[in-house]
Amino acid sequence: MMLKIITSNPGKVKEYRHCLEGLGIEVTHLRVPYDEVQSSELEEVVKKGMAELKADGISDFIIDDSGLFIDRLNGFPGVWSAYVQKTIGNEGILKLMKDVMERGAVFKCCIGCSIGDKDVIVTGACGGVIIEEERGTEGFGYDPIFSHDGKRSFAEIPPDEKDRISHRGNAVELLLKEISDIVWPCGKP
Ligand code: ITT
Repeated sequence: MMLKIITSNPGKVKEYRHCLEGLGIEVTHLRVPYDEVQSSELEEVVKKGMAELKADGISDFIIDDSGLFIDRLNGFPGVWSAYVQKTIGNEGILKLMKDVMERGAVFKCCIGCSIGDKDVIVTGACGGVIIEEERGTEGFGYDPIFSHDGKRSFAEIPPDEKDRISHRGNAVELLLKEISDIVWPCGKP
């Protein structure tokens, strides 16, 4: 079984490879741009993206729209996470959170998967806090400033652990439940 991961983000590709290849699902990376509509919902962005890619004749693919939703900032950067990461970055977020006591945040990952004639949309989440400074070298994006346990940032935990607990890891688990009959017609190995 082969799935195309359609994204411009190499960090996502690495994580999908890590999660799926051990299960016998081959992952290939495609950089096909699709329109990421302006919406306040990750699911809406994914739904429209999937429709566009399918209309272009692409099959057996995954797209992923993710975001960091910070409680004290009313969910910002949320669906604007990619733009905010490219502009003000982690440093800018830490400035916005300077001297803020309430530091709760949720990472969300919405996966859209079109496989055979089945379309699946699932969302995984992982709660945690925004730490005071950037820490760690693993991962990508907001990982150095987000901690699920209040101790280590996502950039300080090994990839295996991130896969087990993260928004993307949770979404992949939900996805595999939905598509297991297609991926493993004779039962999961
Ligand atoms: P696509 O081409 O797949 O859309 P993107 O980087 O634009 O790639 P998103 O629109 O999903 O991705 O934007 C989410 C932002 O959040 C982006 O800056 C990512 O680097 C960041 N992000 C997503 N998942 C993350 C994770 O697991 N850890 C840290 N940052 C993450």
